[in-house]
Amino acid sequence: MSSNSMKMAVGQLGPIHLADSREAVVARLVSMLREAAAGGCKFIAFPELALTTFFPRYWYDDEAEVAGFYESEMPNAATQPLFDEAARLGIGFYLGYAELTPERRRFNTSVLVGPDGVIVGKYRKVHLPGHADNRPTLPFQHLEKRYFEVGDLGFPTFASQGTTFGMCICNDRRWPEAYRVLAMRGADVVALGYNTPSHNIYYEEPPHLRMFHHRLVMQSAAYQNCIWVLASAKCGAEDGFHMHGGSCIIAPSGEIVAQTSSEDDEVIQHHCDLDLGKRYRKTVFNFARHRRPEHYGLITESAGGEQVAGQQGGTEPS
Ligand code: CDT
Repeated sequence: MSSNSMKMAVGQLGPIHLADSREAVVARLVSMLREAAAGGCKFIAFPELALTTFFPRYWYDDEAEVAGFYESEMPNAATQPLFDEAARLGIGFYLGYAELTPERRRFNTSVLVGPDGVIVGKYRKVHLPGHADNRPTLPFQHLEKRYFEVGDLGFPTFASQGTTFGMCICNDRRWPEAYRVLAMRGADVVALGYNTPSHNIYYEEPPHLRMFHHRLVMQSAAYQNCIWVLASAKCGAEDGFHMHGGSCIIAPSGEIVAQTSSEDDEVIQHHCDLDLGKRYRKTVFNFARHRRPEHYGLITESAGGEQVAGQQGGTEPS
């Protein structure tokens, strides 16, 4: 183990039901924070929208009802005990929550908090899945496009505790561009939280593929970008709506080095060698030597999915 190492944790949350209070959830987070700190960890990643149930599954006509899911300040009275305990124990964390700005804009947000309990940086989810219209015939909905705006902060990185952190939120983990930008900004560690329904409401998908794709995207991203990935689920059945677990810590080799075994509150920990990524960055993924950005322009010029100039040859497959 190199001297440049840090023990890090993932604090997976079991279900949060509609009736659960913020205070009750924060007490669960504090308990996991203490477990991680007692194990010698200096950082713990918590899930996306970690303070409430995954409310985008519900259509609300009444905006006043939706308003109750957002935080207009962070920290606030309910979450202050988590920040205070982090400072007391000297452990940083990642926390996802629904943000309401002073301008009344709504984002799916995460913060990176240092071991002094002070916010180091903020990220607002860029890739919002689902739909914005009411589809009452579905078994449940996925209304992130209704309840949030696309994040306006890009993919920033933050120096903290002698390393560089980046953040993603849930669906971002399926998009290689997110990790690439973070890696190009020097990220050694990418923390991400997620809420992933076990059932795909848009097409028939074998359940095992949900977990397969979840791991596939993060393991390849960790390897291709020479980063540690800390992935934290909110999982189990929230008022009967099931979301998969599978929280894990992934090394820059692409290997899963720790994973949860339950769909409840559970802490996993690993001693992470923060120099491990350097081996890949100097060789196979030496960006400066091997990347060819002059051939990648299309990626930022277009979202894709439409006919683009430069397609060559061939006939339609029969
Ligand atoms: N929260 C979140 O982004 N969940 C998505 C589910 C997509 S299904 C509409 C995910 O990618 O896991």
